[in-house]
Amino acid sequence: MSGQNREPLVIKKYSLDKDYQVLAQEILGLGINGKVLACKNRKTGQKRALKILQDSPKARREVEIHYEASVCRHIVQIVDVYENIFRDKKCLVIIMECMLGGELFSRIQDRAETAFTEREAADIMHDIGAAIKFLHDNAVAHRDVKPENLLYSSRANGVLKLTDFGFAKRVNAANSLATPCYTPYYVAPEVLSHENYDKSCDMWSLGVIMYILLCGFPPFYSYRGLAISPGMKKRIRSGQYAFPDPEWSAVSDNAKDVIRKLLTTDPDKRLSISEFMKEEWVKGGENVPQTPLYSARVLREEEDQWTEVQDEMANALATMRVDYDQVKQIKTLDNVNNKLLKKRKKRQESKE
Ligand code: I85
Repeated sequence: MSGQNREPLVIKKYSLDKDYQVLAQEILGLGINGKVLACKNRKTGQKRALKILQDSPKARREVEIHYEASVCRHIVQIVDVYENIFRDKKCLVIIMECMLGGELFSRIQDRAETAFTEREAADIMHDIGAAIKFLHDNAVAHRDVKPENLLYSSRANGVLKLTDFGFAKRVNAANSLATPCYTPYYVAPEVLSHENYDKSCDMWSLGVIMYILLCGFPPFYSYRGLAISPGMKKRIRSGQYAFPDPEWSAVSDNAKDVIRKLLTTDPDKRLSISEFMKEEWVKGGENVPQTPLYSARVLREEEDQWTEVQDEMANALATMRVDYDQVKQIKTLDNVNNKLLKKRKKRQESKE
């Protein structure tokens, strides 16, 4: 990744136990590929978060991309990486700054005394946008931007940061041309624009998070308590959602407009991160009214449904990652076929 300089990642091969005391009883979270625990630096006494991954090319990719992104203020910092043996298996252990403020929406839910306002929502969207902008500018798509991956650094005045690079992907066009499927001479514009599919996944996430911030419930949900139902998939695909009263009646038209542009079903037509950051609403300050929102109250009243909301978003993202990969495959196939067609035409022409 270009931009700010950072020392190249050196993976430590000695036991992490030498540098850190693992607080095994303090589980901070369960990721898909690993547990997140608290630990303490033996020298400085500083608390850190630790994530264990079984070594694999995929795990190496996560570590590498996350480390390079750690220079961004709105991305959780990697402090150290170890390669250690655990239960006879080679593992990678990521030591991160410990985000003591917890998850974004728990924080909003706890807001009781003073109302959570539209302007504060805009500030939060600006911070998440800054993390995505940094990644997209550096040809990385996160592909798993969801509420539980957005954490505050501390309880008071903490910085909001994005974590978990388990699904992150390099989307460099130069990279995709390295695949022997086609030569650069023939590459079609739609092949070069494939990188936008992975990036547009993050933009859809921004839309869903912005919607929840402003009202406390998600734009798409399944009715029967299934993580993702056929009906919900249909609504996502066809972009069926509403801005119901009373939660949305006082929300500005500018905010609704940004959401519409983010939740556009056609990924090619969806807002890009640069366009998003240029929106007046996202710039915040005087551009956004300080309207009190229903979000905190709705999040509190519907707390029981929150795990469902999280499952639904995780599932929708998983579906999207697979769907976009398939679209890309089909488009690439078209392109390969066209290339063969061209060759055949050429041969026929020379025969004539
Ligand atoms: N600190 N997705 C949900 C956590 N500091 N958390 C998750 N993937 C990760 C957990 C499951 C995110 O890569 C995750 C990852 C990394 C972290 C992480 C990183 C740094 C934390 C899976 C906390 C924390 C610490 C102290 C207190 C509190 C939370 O989670 C709380 F306020 F909640 F009490």
